[in-house]
Amino acid sequence: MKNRINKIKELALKEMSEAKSLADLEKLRVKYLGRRSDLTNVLRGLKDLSKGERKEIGEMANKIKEEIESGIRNQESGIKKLKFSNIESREKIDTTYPGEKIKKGHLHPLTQVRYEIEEIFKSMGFLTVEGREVEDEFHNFDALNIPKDHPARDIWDTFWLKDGNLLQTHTSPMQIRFMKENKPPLRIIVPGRVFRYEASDATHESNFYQVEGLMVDESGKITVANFKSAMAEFMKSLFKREVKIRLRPSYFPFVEPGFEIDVSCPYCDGAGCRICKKTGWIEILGAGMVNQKVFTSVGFKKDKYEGFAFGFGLDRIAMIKYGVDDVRLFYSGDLRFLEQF
Ligand code: FA5
Repeated sequence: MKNRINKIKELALKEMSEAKSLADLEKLRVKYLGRRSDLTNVLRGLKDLSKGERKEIGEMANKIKEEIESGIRNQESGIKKLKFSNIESREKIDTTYPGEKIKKGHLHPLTQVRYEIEEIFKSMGFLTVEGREVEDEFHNFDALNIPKDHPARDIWDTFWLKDGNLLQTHTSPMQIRFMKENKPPLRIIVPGRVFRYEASDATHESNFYQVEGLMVDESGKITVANFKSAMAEFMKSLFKREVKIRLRPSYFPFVEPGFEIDVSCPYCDGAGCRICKKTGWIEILGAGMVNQKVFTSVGFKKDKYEGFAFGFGLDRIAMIKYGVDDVRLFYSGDLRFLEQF
């Protein structure tokens, strides 16, 4: 047994003196001190020896273990010292070499467009207010003249929540909340995230952004002409170029009359393509003169006030502004796309 232990020591010290790197030393540590090493086996077998032998062999094995441990430590510090000695003559630092470029983050393109839209409307006297993503049926539908059995309720495929609330399907509910708290004259925009249970394609997402607008004053002070000029001013400031706009009659229960605004498709210049579904136009906006039923639902006297409301797709505006041909790219999280803005 003593011979076996001496042999281990002899071999370990020899191999340690030949070690050239820290990795070599690590291998030796495992080989001579690891759980499966000869020395560990000797220590494990002590319990089978007689009392006298156990003491003698135990002391010897432990001493050799310590010697190997300190041998490895010494060898390690020797190798480290060698590695760093005269490093200045072997390595040069070029302090004029350009450092690694630090990547800067920036706002998401939809946020950039949102801020720009807020600025434009601010210059036109509109206040920006926030709505809420979780809404109740009353504000999302009933108060906007969309009663339970009304067919228009189907237009907004809804994500219902277990507690009976819903994810707002448009930003219009904030019209109600704001008018309940504030008397005309008023001019607001409401940017917000909206949700619809519908299939996505190049111009549709199930989660997208809208910006609501509302301008109300005493009857006779606001007309469709005011709305048209506000929209023309807005489009000119945002797109910084001519885009053709068309107004189509449309139906929304909370406006009367109602219309939709399309802009000429910037991808095919109105000729018809995949993006505009061969129509030459992209719909960006629903709008109209506020229905008197909405005013009465917030407690205003019928016919006392008049105003216009609109709601446009922020994503669609961003697509046109930046020439993006698929709305889903905004939500892809793909840095190759996002870094272009
Ligand atoms: C509405 O949501 C009405 N609340 C707008 C409104 C407000 C009308 C005030 C009258 C007065 P609509 O469902 O058409 O209307 O949506 C408005 C705009 O949101 C559309 O013109 C379009 O630009 C955008 N939009 C609609 N669905 C999607 C979708 N799935 N993905 C991306 N954008 C969409």
